[in-house]
Amino acid sequence: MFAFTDGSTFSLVSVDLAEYSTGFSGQPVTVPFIGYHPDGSTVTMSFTTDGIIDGTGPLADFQTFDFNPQDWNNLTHVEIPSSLWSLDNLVVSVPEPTTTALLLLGGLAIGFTRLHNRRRK
Ligand SMILES: [Ca+2]
Repeated sequence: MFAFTDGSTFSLVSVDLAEYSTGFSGQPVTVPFIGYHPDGSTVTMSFTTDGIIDGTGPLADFQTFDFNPQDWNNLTHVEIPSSLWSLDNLVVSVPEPTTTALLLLGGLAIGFTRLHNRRRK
């Protein structure tokens, strides 16, 4: 399960998925996603991988799957109720005001780090 700690809503754009390990080679995995809207309604989607994985070999283990932007927006949190898969590059977008808030938070974190380093000297 994942969500923003400040409770702001977000959209899911895309995700890269692969099989769990080379031991599962040739066996596609289906990864279900459940998105929750603020009113309690849900949206579900399952992606099935191609079953191709060779770890550090030349084959592309990961595939990129896109979420339907009409359904996968205004989400409070998302659950992935399964296991034995690999996930990378989860692309999330947030409405403009939240982006500004995150940028402010980033600025605060940098400011704090500088203060911390100064005290150490
Ligand atoms: Ca694969």
